[in-house]
Amino acid sequence: IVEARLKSMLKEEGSESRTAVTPRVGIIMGSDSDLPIMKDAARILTMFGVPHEVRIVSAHRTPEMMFSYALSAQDQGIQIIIAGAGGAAHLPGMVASLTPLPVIGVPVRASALDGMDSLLSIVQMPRGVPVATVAINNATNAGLLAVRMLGVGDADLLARMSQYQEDTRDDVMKKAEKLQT
Ligand code: RP5
Repeated sequence: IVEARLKSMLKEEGSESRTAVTPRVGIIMGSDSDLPIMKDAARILTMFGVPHEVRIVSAHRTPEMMFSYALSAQDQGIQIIIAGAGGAAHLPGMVASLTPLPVIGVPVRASALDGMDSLLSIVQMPRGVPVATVAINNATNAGLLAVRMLGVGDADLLARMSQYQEDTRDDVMKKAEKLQT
């Protein structure tokens, strides 16, 4: 059921959960309830043409699956993992402890504590086990950060990122001009 929901939500977004080519980025999350937020990361990767996969992997409900995903990611060709979770958000940190790959953490607002619990759970990592943490619910920035990281070894991708920045700037300028007229 979760897999079907995942597929249909991603289809709406134009992002498939699995790609024919080897995924370079793994987007994982603790629950399908994180998907409305986490699909923004998939949307960015699709926009930049970065092959990716989307999976539900819970640190608490499916710990064995988390271990096996994190331990095998590098061999599967994954280069970056984006991990989103809410509440006691242990997924990104645990995954970072199991893989040498860079992990980007997305704190999802999922409880009465408004996401502060998720943010602190993800950002307060012990020395030696880094997780690059983005703002609460900001999976868009997780996708963009992954593109920038991959861009270090991929000139085409970096050029597309520069274009994206230019487009963003033009967009803001247009809005500002509109306000003045
Ligand atoms: C976390 O618990 C998940 O990442 C999610 O953000 C939160 C709530 O999960 P559900 O109870 O909605 O499945 O593990």
